[in-house]
Amino acid sequence: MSKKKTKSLFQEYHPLDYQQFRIMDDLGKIVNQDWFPDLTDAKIIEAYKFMHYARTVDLMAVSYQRQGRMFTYPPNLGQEAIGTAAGFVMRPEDWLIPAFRELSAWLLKGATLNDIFLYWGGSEEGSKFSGAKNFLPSSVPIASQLIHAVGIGYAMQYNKQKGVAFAFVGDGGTSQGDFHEALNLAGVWNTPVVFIIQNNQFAISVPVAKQTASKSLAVKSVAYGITGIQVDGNDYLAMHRAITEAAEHARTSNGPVLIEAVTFRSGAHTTSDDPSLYRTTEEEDKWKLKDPILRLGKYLIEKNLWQEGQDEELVKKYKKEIDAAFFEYEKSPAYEINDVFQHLYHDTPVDLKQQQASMERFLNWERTQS
Ligand SMILES: Cc1ncc(C[n+]2csc(CCOP(=O)(O)OP(=O)(O)O)c2C)c(N)n1
Repeated sequence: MSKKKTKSLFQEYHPLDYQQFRIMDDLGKIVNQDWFPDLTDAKIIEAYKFMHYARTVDLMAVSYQRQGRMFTYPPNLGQEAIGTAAGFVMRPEDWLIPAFRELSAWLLKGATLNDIFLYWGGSEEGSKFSGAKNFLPSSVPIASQLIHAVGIGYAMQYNKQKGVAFAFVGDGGTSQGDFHEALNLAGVWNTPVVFIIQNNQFAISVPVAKQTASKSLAVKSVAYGITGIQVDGNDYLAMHRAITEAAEHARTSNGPVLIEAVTFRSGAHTTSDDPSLYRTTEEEDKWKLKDPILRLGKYLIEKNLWQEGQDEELVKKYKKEIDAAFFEYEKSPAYEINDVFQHLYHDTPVDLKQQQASMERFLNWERTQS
C-alpha cells in the first residue's frame, strides 16, 4: 500500500462524514494517491480487459434476447467495475451470494457462459454452476439472499473457516425488511459478510430518493453498529481498494462491512423495460461521462499502458468467443417444463402438486389446439 496511515480507510471515509471514496476523477486522473490500491499495471490491465469482456457478454445477451433466442435479461451496462473488483478480490474459499446484476462477479467466480445462457434461457440447470465453488443461485425475491449470506457467514465463523461471504443487493433492495434483518444479525453475530449495495439510482422506475430519506445508503451501517463506506462504483481502483479492505476486515474477525457502490444502470431494468418513460436523456448523458471502462481506459492511455485502437480488436475477439459459446448453448436439450417444480423441495408439497397437475392439464389442452 502506498503510504503509512494513522487512520483506516473506514475511519477516514466514515459514513457520517458523507464523503465518497474515489481514487480517480471522471477523466481517469488520480486524485487520491494515498489510497491507491496495491495493484501492478498488469493487474489493472487485466481488470480493464475483463470489464470489456463482461460488457461484451452483457451486450450480446441483450442482442440474443432481442433476436428471440433468450428470455428476459437484466443489462449490467455501466456497472461492470463493481462485480469485477469483487470477483478479483474474492478467494476460492469465499462465497458469492448474488442479487442478479453482477455478471462480472459471476464469471470471475467460475460461472461459464453456458451457465449464464442456460439461466437466462429459463433452465434450472443454469443455477447449478457446477464448475464453481461456493456460489449460491440468484434469489428472485429481492434482498432475501442477504439473510442467506449472514447464515453462511455465521456457519464459516462457527466452523472456524477463514472465508468471507460477498452478498450483492440493489438500492431498491435496501427497502426490504430482509436487508435490515440481515444487517442487524450480521452486526450482532459479527459475521464475515461484505454487503455490496449497487446503488444504480433506480429500482425499475423508482428513483433512490423514493427508497429512503437517509442522506446515503452507506450510513445505514451506523445504526446496525457495523462498518460502512460509500464508494464511487464507477471507479475500478476505488472499488478494488474498498473491497480488499472490507474482505480483510471481515476475514480477520472484525465483523461485517456495508459498501454502497454509487453507479448508474445505463441500460434498461430488464429487456422488458423502457427507461425513457421515467428518466431523462440529460441524466443518462451525465453518467455516460463517468462510465467505468471509459475512465479506466483514460487512465491506462495516459500512462502509456494502452492504445485507443486496442479496444476494438479485443471486443472483436471476445464477440467471436461468446458467439461460439452461444451456438453451443443452443444445442442444449430443451428443458423439461416440470423442472420448475423439482428443485425446491425434497418432498413436493400438496399445493405445488396441484399446480403441477393444473399446468399439465393446460399443456394437454394447448396441444389439442394446434
Ligand atoms: C420481494 C420482491 N418484490 C418485488 C420484486 C420485483 N422486482 C424485481 S427487480 C425489482 C427492482 C430491484 O431494484 P434494485 O434492488 O434497486 O436492483 P436493480 O434492479 O436496480 O439492480 C423488483 C421490484 C421481486 N423480485 N421481489
